[in-house]
Amino acid sequence: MGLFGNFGGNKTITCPYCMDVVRKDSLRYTCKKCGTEYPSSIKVQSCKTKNCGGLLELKCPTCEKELPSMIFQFAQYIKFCIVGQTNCGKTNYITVMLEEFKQKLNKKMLIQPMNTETSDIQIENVDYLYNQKIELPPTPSGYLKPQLWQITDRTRYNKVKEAYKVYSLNIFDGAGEDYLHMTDDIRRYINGADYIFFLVDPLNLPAVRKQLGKSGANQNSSEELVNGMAQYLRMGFGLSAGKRIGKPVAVIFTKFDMIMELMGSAQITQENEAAFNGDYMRSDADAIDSEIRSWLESIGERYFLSALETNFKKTRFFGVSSYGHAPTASGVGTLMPHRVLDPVMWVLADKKIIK
Ligand SMILES: Nc1nc2c(ncn2[C@@H]2O[C@H](COP(=O)(O)OP(=O)(O)OP(=O)(O)O)[C@@H](O)[C@H]2O)c(=O)[nH]1
Ligand SMILES: [Mg+2]
Ligand SMILES: [Zn+2]
Ligand SMILES: [Zn+2]
Repeated sequence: MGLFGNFGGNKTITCPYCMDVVRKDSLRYTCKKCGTEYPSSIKVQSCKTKNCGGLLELKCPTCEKELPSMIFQFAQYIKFCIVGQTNCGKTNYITVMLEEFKQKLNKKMLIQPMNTETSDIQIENVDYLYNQKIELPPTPSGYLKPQLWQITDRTRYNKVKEAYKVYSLNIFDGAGEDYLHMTDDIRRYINGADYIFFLVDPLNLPAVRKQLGKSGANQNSSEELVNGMAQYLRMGFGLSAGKRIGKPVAVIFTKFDMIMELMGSAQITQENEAAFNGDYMRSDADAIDSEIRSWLESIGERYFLSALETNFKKTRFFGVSSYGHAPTASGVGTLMPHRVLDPVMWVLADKKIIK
């Protein structure tokens, strides 16, 4: 598969940085050395001007950022935004989910970083967790780099194009405290996302704390937690107050290891083995969703549920644990991730990429 050339058949591309949809025929390669421009349909990688040979770069006409050269090959774009309060487990979840995806699904789907920024972040975070076995530092405030990943579907080979189907996965994970104020960048990421991953630390829900015999010191109500986030997302989507949010929302309980004992023998306490084969088990996903809903109701978190219902049209519950156990003073130990792929499998199935 050549580096350049128009695969995918789409007439437009989506800039992963500013989310602008740009017509392919309006894109130009520019020589980094002499500035000569070339149409985006050329099949060469270096400047043809006499004695130049400079590298060609493709820039987004809107935000001027350099676009990954793979951008033409995407059959589909999947964009999601991770939101959640400070310290709720966002960065750990993303790191472990991507690493598990890479390790467990590589026979069917190959996941690769699209640029060095993305690969540097992941290499560093994986080193912390899997090699040094220590906790990740909090995400710095104002951190606004999207992670750009591509998924090559090894099961779908197009003989005519001599290419596998490739999907782009665009993840935006900011710092929790940044969700208190809206910037133009965050607005673009939220507005451009197809799915929202709303991560919730179950210990931020008063009724859960009560179940675990933990004091409820200065905890906001569950309703405030949901309303605050919904209000923020509405700003991102440009929706007026009170309007329900239509984009599908995965409500993901993190640190599930902390509440596993409260779930008895429910299905959620079992690992989802089908995910490791790249399969989506609708019956399992439905069971998890209803188990969590009825558990929340049974412990008295009805307000959390009704606040979600009032603010969002489509929600789906998940329970994950990035570590599989609580960290100790000496670190995170050997990770035993639990159901971290479930939300992504749901997205891939929703996009009809897997069955
Ligand atoms: N018990 C348990 N604790 C976890 C797990 N995942 C994360 N944590 C803890 O939760 C804390 C926050 O994790 P992060 O992933 O940094 O949270 P974040 O949402 O990215 O935080 P900010 O970037 O500061 O908003 C860390 O101290 C972790 O030790 C888990 O699976 N189980
Ligand atoms: Mg973080
Ligand atoms: Zn040149
Ligand atoms: Zn752009």
